[in-house]
Order: sequence, then C-alpha cells, then structure tokens
Amino acid sequence: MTLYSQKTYAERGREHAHPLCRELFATMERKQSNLAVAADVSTKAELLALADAVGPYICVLKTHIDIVADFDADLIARLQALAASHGFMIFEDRKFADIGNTVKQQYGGGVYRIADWAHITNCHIIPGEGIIHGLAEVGRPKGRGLLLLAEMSSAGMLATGAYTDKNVEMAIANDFVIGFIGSRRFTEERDLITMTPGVGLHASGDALGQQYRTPSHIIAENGSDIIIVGRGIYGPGKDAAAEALRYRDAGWSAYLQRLGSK
Ligand code: BMP
Repeated sequence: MTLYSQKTYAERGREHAHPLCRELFATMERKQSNLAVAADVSTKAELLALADAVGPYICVLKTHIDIVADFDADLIARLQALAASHGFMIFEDRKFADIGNTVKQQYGGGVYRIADWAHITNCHIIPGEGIIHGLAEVGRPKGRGLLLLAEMSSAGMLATGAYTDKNVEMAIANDFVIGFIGSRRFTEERDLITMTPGVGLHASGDALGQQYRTPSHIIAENGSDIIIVGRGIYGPGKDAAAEALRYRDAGWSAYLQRLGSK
C-alpha cells in the first residue's frame, strides 16, 4: 500500500470520497500550491486587498471573520467572488467548542452565517463527538468539511497524547471530518488532510507563545499537507504577493522533496 504522503495531490484528489477534497487537491495541483494564508487583518478593505494579492498563490484563505471590525454581507460576497476568480477555498478558523445544539446555531446562524460561505471550518473535540454531529447537520447538506484541532502550534498546548489520538479516532469515524490542524500526518486509515499553522521561514516565534517551523520540516519530514502562514506574509514593510510566492515555492519544493524520497 502506498502511503498517502507518497501519493501526489492529483492522485489523492482523484481517489477521494469527499467532493470538497477532490476539488481542493485538484486546485493544489493546478496552482502548484500547498499554501494557506492566515488573513488576520482587522478591516474589510485590508482583508479584500490581501485576498486579492495572495489569491494567485494559495489553495486556501483562512479567516478569523470576527476580528474584522467593519464586517458586513458585502464582504462575504466579495470574498466569494475572489475565491471563485483566483480559485481558492475559504476556511473560517472558528474553533467551535460547545455542545452540538449550540454549535449548530453558531455555525449556521447569527451575524456571520459561517456555513453559508466557509468551505471549511474547525472545532475542538472537548465536548465529545456531539460537536461533530451538530456541525455536520448544518454543513453536510451544503457540501462543507470540518477539521479537528488534533494539536496546536503554541508553547505549552495541551492537545497531546491520548487527546490527539481521540481526535484521530473521531475523524476516521465521521465522514464530515476532512482532516486536522496539527503538525504531521496522523493516520493512513483514511485520507485525512493535515493543515499546519505556526510556519515561518525566518522567525522562531512571537511574544505570546507562537512557535514556527519551516515548510520543509512540516511538509517533507512530517508529512503534513498544507502550510498555514500569516505574519510571515504580510505586515509592515512586506509585499504580501511576493512573500506568498516565496512561501508557495518553499511549500511546493518541500512536497516535491517528499515525493522524491520514496
Ligand atoms: P501567524 O503565522 O501569523 O502566527 O498566524 C497563525 C494563524 O494560525 C493564526 O490565525 C492562528 O489563529 C492560527 N493557529 C495557530 O497559530 N496555531 C494553532 O494551533 C491553530 C491555529 O488556528
């Protein structure tokens, strides 16, 4: 049996049971990109400008929609238009963590109506498997996918050992789950995608516990699938498009390195 980490993204896309993953892998192959940008900016104008600048180089745009001070429905319409024209998916990093009945309302309703526009969202499994079932009731009919936070990137994080294993068990058992946030490939039982935050080519961390590893470490050595990069790409004095291209190339060459080391 060929390990998933030794297959091409194109092959995995052709073989995948979930339509969203088929589309995501096909996009990754077409754009030669395993880069997701964490667009942590606080105004509508900045978010749209960033999405447009990095759009050609990314497979996923990760949002924290609740940090946008002037959020409105027009922002979503314009983000969706950019996602369609550049060809990327939107991942709302909501980190749901409540009982199934509550997350259903948080995911489908409220101000943000996340399920209407985010192809992907994520949750903690702290409340037990009901959180996955609640989110699936809303997201499955819309063709959405869920990531479980099997690990985190920050210093002293508590998602380790048996807790991480439980994430893997629940992911395998629930077809609405398409993968994990974490640092590595977790299982060969099903083709679950790992997306890894805490990636930087230079910085080693920040003052609040973030820890960075390189694309090569994450993709080539650990067998993760997608790097998530935020402040490495934008910020004072940075040309976001140029940095996204640099990270795109670093992520893709780490992937080619992994395939070459069969
Ligand atoms: P940056 O590259 O600027 O450190 O941003 C990392 C992004 O990934 C942030 O949006 C953060 O919320 C998210 N993230 C993380 O850093 N570590 C995790 O374990 C999970 C995350 O979602």
